[in-house]
Amino acid sequence: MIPVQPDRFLADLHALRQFGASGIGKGVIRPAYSDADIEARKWLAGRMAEAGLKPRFDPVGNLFGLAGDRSLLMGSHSDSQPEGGWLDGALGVICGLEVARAAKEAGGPPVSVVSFQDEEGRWGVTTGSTVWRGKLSLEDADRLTDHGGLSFGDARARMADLAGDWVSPEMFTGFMEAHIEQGPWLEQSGETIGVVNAIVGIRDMRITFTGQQNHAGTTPMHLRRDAFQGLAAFNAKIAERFKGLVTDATVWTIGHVALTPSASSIVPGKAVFSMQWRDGDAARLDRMERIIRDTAAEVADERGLGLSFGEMLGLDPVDMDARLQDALAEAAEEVAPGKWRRMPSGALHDATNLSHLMPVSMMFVPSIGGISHDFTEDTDEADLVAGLNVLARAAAKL
Ligand code: HGY
Ligand code: MN
Ligand code: MN
Ligand code: MN
Repeated sequence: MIPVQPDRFLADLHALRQFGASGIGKGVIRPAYSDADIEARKWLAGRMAEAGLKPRFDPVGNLFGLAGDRSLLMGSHSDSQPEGGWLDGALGVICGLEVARAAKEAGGPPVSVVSFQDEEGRWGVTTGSTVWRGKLSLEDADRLTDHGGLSFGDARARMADLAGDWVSPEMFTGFMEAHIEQGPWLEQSGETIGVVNAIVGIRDMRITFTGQQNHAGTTPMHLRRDAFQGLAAFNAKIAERFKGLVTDATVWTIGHVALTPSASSIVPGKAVFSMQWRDGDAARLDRMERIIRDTAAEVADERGLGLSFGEMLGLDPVDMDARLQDALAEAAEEVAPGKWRRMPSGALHDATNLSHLMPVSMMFVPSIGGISHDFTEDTDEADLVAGLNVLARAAAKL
C-alpha cells in the first residue's frame, strides 16, 4: 500500500489552478511558456523538492521530480489550452506528485513525477515529450511557430536559466498517466474509472490559401479571388469525400482560422487555417491526408488561389502495455467494484510518446457533461480521489 493523502492531493490540485486562473469557473489560461506556465512550473519544482524528489528541468522545459536512478514514472502536463480546464494535465501531475510523495514517506518503491511541456501543442503536437522521445529534433522544434508567429526556440529561451541536461528514459521502469476522460462515456454509463487500452493517432497541418485582397463593395462576385471562400469550399468538399472512408470514431477539426486582413469590407486576401484529423488506424489517417491535399489543390485551381501546406506533424495510434493495464484494472476493481471499463482514448496524451520508450498505461476519471478544453471542465471530487487511490494501488502492485 502507498498511503496517499486525498486532502493534501486536492489542496495541491487547487493550488496549481491559481496559476493562470481565468476568473471564469475553475478554468485556466496557462499555455506553454506563458508567465503563468513558467510560474506554475517553478512552484511544482518547489513542491517536488519538499517531497524529497530531485527537481530537474530539461532543455525543452519538461520538469522531472526524480526519486532515484531507477523508478516508476508518473505524471502528465501542466500547460493548458488557450482556454483550458483546471484538470486537463494537472490531474496527472498532482496524482503523480502525491503518489511519489506518499511512497517516499512510507519507504515504499521509488516513484518519480513529470510535467511535460507543451502537451497542448501550442507549437504542434505534444512538443515536450515528442522531443524527449527523440522523434523531433530540438533544432526542428525550435523552428516551429505558434499562431502568433513566436518560435519555440524563442519561447524556451525564457527558461534557459533553469534548463539542465536531458533526463535519460533509461531511469524509468514504466509510465502511468492519470487524466480526465474529456468525453462523455464514463459519465453516461455511471462508471468511475477507465483503464485505457489504446490512444488514437493524430495528424495536424497548417494550410494557406492566398487570393487577392480587394474592396468588398465594388468587386463583382465572379471576379473575386476570395481566400475565405476557398476555405469554405474546401471544408464542404472534404466532408463529402471522407464519407465511406471514416468511422464513427474518426474526427477532423478546423480549429484555428486567420483571415487577412480580417475586416467586414475587405475581400480576404489570405486564409491560414489549422487542419487536424484523428483516428485509431494509421492507414486511414494517411488516406485522409491524400484527400486533404488533393482537395485543397483542386479548390485552389478552381478559384485561382495560391496554396501552401505547412509541415505535417503527427503521432501514430498506440496500444497500452498489457501488464500495466492489468495492474490498473485490478486496482479499479478494488476501489470501484464493477464500475470501471477498458476503453480507448480519443484525446492525445504524452503517454503516446512514452509508449515507444517504456511500458505505459493510462487511467481516466469521468468528465462532467463530457466537457473539456473549456473553462467549465470539471470532475466530481469523489471521482478525483477514487482515481488517486486506483493509481496508488496500481503502483504498489508493480
Ligand atoms: O488535443 C488533445 O488531444 C490533447 O489534449 N493535447
Ligand atoms: Mn491533457
Ligand atoms: Mn488537452
Ligand atoms: Mn472606402
